Amino acid sequence: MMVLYSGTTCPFSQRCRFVLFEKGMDFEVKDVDLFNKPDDINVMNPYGQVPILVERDLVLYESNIINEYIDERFPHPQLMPADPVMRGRARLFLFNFERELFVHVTTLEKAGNPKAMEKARQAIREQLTQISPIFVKNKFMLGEEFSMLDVALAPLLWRLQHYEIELPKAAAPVMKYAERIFQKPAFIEALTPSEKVMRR
Ligand SMILES: N[C@@H](CCC(=O)N[C@@H](CS)C(=O)NCC(=O)O)C(=O)O
Repeated sequence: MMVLYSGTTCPFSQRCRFVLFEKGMDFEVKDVDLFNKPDDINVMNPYGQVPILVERDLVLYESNIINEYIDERFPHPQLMPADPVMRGRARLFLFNFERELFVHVTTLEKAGNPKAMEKARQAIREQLTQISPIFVKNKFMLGEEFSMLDVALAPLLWRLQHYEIELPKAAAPVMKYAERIFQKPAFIEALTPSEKVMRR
């Protein structure tokens, strides 16, 4: 059985929990106390971070790598596009999300310097407003089909209030899109009690 080592408030762990529930397979989630990290976390991941996925002798870390593995191991419903061209594009989007958005999410998660946090909020606000026109036409990031790109973005969209990020009116389509994701049964099942209270 797959075991996911997960942080109860960690947006990257939430991505993996979401995919595990979406696939509807057998797995176990082990909550890791990040303020009192067990030694085996550093053994399994040299960067000392969650999420970590263990399946027999396979140990994986990095949420997007874990999620692509789960998607290939349990193909239904398929979350990466089947077509190689679209899959290439999807991977590039995932890379850009990390560089342009989740680098700032990490700043906010670390909750350090207030100036750096304000800059991170501003950058997220701008990036989400920039992609907003996509959702005037598209139901999800890639069109009609829910995909890994939606999984990757969802934990940030869920945390906007929690991070004290208010989007401008121009970004209203993003929030409508977010609601579509939040209604998915797997999204709801994957929320931890600490995540449930992040959004009112
Ligand atoms: N790029 C990583 C980021 C994972 C990450 O930042 N995890 C944080 C919790 S949200 C963590 O484990 N922090 C503990 C530490 O760095 O000591 C991924 O996508 O999995």
